[in-house]
Amino acid sequence: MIRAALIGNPNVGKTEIFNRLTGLSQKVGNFPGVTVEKKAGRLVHQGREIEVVDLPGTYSLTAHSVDELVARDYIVLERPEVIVDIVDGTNLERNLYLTLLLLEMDANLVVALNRWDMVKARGMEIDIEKLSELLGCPVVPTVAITGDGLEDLKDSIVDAAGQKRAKGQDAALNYGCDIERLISKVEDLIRKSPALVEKYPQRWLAIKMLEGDEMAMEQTRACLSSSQLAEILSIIEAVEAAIK
Ligand SMILES: Nc1nc2c(ncn2[C@@H]2O[C@H](COP(=O)(O)OP(=O)(O)OP(=O)(O)O)[C@@H](O)[C@H]2O)c(=O)[nH]1
Ligand SMILES: [Mg+2]
Repeated sequence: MIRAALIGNPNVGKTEIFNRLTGLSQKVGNFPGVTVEKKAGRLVHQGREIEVVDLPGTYSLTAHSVDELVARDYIVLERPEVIVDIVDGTNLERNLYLTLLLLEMDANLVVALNRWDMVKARGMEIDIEKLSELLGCPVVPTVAITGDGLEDLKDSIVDAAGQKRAKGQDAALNYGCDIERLISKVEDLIRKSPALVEKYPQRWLAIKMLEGDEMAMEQTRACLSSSQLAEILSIIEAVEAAIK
């Protein structure tokens, strides 16, 4: 079975797409925060069974609210094979922030460029091929309310599941030589704990630690020795000094 998660900013059409894919009828509404819990459904496509999980909307992978925590925990801890990032095509710039964060996860990402009807109606132009090239992942235009593009989206999910997990380093943000060197050092320390390696994407965890993320720090405290922790803390200080 392929496990695929639908993630995206609030009110972009995730649940509308979920309902179309699974035949279920979860609540949709034209305001943010409609979905507050994760919901799972299933479908079969190209003879493959796919479990799709609809998540609450989130702007980032730093948990600022309970809704964001639900989405982030699912992506980080459950590690679905395919992450479908639902993007509001009429609000590309804001939405792509989360997309960049998702590229840091070692996951197979598929971008659904939703509200394609509104993009057209407003005469906006988006070069889908170029966007796909820049992100290094498939980009599929969709209109959740009519179902346009959803067959292509299902094809892309099946294709993505068959691929080796994308390596975050290749496509993700590059933070510049100095910071990248420090990220690698933290990654080396993370690799000393099999439990951490098993549970989290290493680069992602390293970046979260350097951000001072509470959950990341807590997990690490439980899994590394005090001298390893001290080393990480000194790296965090070096990062803080570098970005001042
Ligand atoms: N025109 C148009 N409207 C859409 C499209 N997709 C979703 N909508 C509308 O956008 C609104 C939000 O849809 P939802 O599916 O509830 O969005 P969501 O991302 O699940 O929202 P949260 O759960 O609150 O994060 C609803 O009124 C949908 O009917 C689309 O492709 N085109
Ligand atoms: Mg929803």
